[in-house]
Amino acid sequence: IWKCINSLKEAGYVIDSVPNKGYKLISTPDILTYEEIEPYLNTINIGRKVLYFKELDSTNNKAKELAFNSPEGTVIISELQTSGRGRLGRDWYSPSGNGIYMSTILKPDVDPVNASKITQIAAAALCKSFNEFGIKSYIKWPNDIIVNNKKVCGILTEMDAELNQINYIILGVGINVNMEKGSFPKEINNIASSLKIESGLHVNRQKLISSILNNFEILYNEYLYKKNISSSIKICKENSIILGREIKIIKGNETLQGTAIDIDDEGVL
Ligand code: BT5
Repeated sequence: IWKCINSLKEAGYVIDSVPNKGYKLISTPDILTYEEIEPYLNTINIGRKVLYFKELDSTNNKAKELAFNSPEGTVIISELQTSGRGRLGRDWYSPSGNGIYMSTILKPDVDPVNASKITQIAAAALCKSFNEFGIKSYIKWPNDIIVNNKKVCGILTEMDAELNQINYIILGVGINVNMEKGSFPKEINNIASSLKIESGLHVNRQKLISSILNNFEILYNEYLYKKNISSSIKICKENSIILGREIKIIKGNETLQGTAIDIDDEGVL
């Protein structure tokens, strides 16, 4: 028992001991292991296997490495990313201890052209969860979650596929949770923020991850079993920051300007 107690203490658990009486758990650490997330999790598959790392280059890279031999719903979480990635080779700032960097391995039996729907399902789940925590968030199609006009979360969906079969999809999510004001690098200081800065609330990362996985599984199952994403699209539209507004779409060298009118049933703007 002494050995186990010591290894728990090393992991950050605060435990009191009284000779001849026993041990008392005083507090649990803010870590993102399966054991700490599990009490809040209502899912069947998603998040039922969690691999937790102190440091990775990118959780998406690790998830790709493990995807073939991991069950659907496996989640890779890291406290810190040394090469966190956004889309098109952009960087994702991923400091230790106060963010969530996680990648979920998915193996839907659908045509590869549908992979982008996973981003819309995830955006809906994230927005729903932030709102459940009392933080009004908006979706900037296709992959940003915005609070008070600042980006607090980004989604990076990557796929490995044959011509008409998906081998796996990696759903990467980065969330600025409890970062303090002024802690972002100057290049993104004007556009980025955290849930804590915008809401004034310290957010429990374990509960937030569980809520996201819970919401995601419900919406993802609707897609798998009913073959539509109407609930996700409804959330994406109701919480869209761009619908009805003048927008600019930059596609390589091409720039399109116009009004964002609608997101269709397939999740296409
Ligand atoms: C994204 O790309 O928004 C997707 C970010 C996905 C990150 C997760 S973390 C877990 C998983 N593992 C990874 O390696 N990645 C995923 P994009 O739309 O391309 O936006 C990238 C841009 O957002 C950058 O060019 C910056 O301008 C800005 N940015 C970088 N870090 C940020 C942060 N922490 N918060 C807000 N904005 C940030």
